[in-house]
Order: sequence, then structure tokens, then C-alpha cells
Amino acid sequence: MPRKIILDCDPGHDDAVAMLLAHANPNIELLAVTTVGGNQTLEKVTNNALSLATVYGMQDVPIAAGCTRPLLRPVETAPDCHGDSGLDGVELPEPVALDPRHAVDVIIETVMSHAPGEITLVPTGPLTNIALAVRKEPRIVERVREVVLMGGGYHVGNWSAVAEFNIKVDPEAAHIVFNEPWPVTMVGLDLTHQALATDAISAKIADLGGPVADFVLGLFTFFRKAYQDAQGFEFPPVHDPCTVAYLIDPQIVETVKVPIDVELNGTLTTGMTVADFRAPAGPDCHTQAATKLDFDRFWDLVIDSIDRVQKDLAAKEDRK
Ligand SMILES: [Ca+2]
Repeated sequence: MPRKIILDCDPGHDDAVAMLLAHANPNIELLAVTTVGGNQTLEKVTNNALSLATVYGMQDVPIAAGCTRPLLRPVETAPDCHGDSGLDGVELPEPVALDPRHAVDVIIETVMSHAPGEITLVPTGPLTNIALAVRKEPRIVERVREVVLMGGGYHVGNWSAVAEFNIKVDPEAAHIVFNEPWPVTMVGLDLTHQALATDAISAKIADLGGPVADFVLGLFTFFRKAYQDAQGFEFPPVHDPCTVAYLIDPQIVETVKVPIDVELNGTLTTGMTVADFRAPAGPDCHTQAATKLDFDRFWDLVIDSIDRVQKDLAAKEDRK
């Protein structure tokens, strides 16, 4: 049985790859894509998600826009990493149609209309939509199977010395999500900094040839330069698809149970995900942190998804 997921995202170069993997892999059933202001404004990331659906031939998945800004704090975007559009480096085609509902309602309606334990939430942007959904319909907490999110980290930050972007821009929302008693897997920077788009990976994608391979290479070229200039990386870490890869094959991502909370009142540490490794986690611990990535198997999944989407697009073209 494929895992039924909702992808809550802010595309974003790495969100684009997460969406590709979720759409293309047969072990995932993508029920909805919801967008949240993050890497760029809500308007831009929503337009990006709708255009990505065109690139991937994803016509039948509802895409709905959510919150324009964090719960309490001002809007903060990441143009140094993702450019003015949020997806700089590629040409975006005509978008598909937007679902008129609010993302928060799509999340609630989807979870409540499925059996308990059926839906997994996969947030790869700030957690504003998920936090609001919990407050609007608290019953989703016991109904959701688990939350597998990209955000945070237990050793490093990228938006401050100790805080990661998705958590740092809306720490109050993250606090809500980490403190509800549902299972939460934190796929943080410790894990995603292992998912580097190296030259060898780009060469494998180039070997595939085709429009989606070219599109992904366009994303990686911009993302690499941005990460070199802004953060001193040689190759860009492709964070967000690590969440989806974990759901496709849990052996690709090692995890450890550990209590995790979110700092709200630090003078230097606001938005830090504080993981308490002092003792073995107790039986009521509902959070875990991702620690180690199987690099080869991760990238095999991404490359396979590019191949699958291109074959599907070509088959559709033949039928016309
Ligand atoms: Ca993201």
C-alpha cells in the first residue's frame, strides 16, 4: 500500500525535488500539495508549485495556498538561496489551476475524510499551516499517522548559528507541531547536509537526458552557486526530498528517538530545535531525529523519479 501524504511546502529548489519524488514514486500517493510563505512570498511559492505541476505532468493533485506569514513574526524569505522567484535558474511553464480552498482547510478535510492512521504530513517549509490546522481542528493530531518534516537540526543551524530556516522564521508554529503528541520525525540539517548534489550525481542526471533531467540540472546549477556564495558549500544540500525518501524506504534514513523542543525565548538561540540526548528516550517520547543518510540509495530514488516522470510524459505525448 503506498503511503498517503500531504506535502506542505515553499518551493524552493529542494521542495521542487521533494514534489517530484512524491509524485513519481509508486510507494507514495500524493493527496495534496499545500503552500506556505517561506523561501519566498506565498504568491511566488504557490505559483512555483503550480508551474512544477506542469513540468511534472501532475494534473490531478489539488494544490492550495496557505498562510502568507508566520503566526507572530514578520515575513522573512531566503532570496540568497532561492533567488527572486524562489526557483531561479529555470524557466517556469504555465501553471496548473489553483485549488480555491485554503491550505489549512485542505489539510483538515483530507485528514478527517481518511481513516485514522492513514495520512502522513510532510512539511518542508515553515510550520505555519500545520500549526493552524492543529488549532482549528485538534482531532487531526490523533488521526495523522505521523509528521515527517524538514527543519531544525541538533548540531548546526543555517539561519543562525543554531537555528534552521524553517524553524527560525516561525518558531511558535514549530513549537506547536513538536509539542503535540503525534509522532514527529525531524529530518534536520544534520541529515540533509549529507544529501549533496555532487558532480557525480549531476552527471548521472545528465546521462538520462530529457526535459525533466534538464530542469533538475537547472535547479542544481543555481542552487550550487547560491550555496557556494551564501554558505560556503562546494555542493548544495538538497534538503527536502530526504523526508519523502524516508517514507519510501525507511532504511535510507537512520533515526534516533530523542525528546526535541523548540527555543522561543533565546537571546542567541531562538528557533533552535533542542534535542536532549542525555539519556535513552522514555516510552512516551514521540519525537525522533534523522541522523544518517544512505547517499547512494537516496540519489537512486531521485534519479529513478526523473526517469519515471519523463517516460510518463513521453507516453502521454504519444497518445495525443
Ligand atoms: Ca522548503
